[in-house]
Amino acid sequence: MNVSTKRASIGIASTLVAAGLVVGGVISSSDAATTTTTTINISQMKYLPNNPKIKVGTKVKWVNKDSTVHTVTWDNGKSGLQSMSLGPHGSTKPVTVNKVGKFTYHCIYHPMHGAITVIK
Ligand SMILES: [Cu+2]
Repeated sequence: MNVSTKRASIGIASTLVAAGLVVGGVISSSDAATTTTTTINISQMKYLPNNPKIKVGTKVKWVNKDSTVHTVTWDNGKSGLQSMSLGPHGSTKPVTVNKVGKFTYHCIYHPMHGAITVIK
């Protein structure tokens, strides 16, 4: 190995170390951003995913991909969330889930049932 090749190798190694530090920084800053939005699609009369596990404090949004009106109507008041109607190809506002537990809902127009499980 001549001198110029050796210098080049050292240069690459220090560049990789620097890149590693940058990646580490990006990971820790995305950990700090805890507010994420979970999307539940309504497609072909199904809530997808059904019963996702959602961390408390996360936002949830339902997106209606069907060409008919659907609702997210809570089976009881335990979720603390309001029931919502979604027009064809419409979506709800993101709502924050603040209570832990499994909460079930349905559509008032169709035999559709869904749930979310909110964890700590
Ligand atoms: Cu429906």
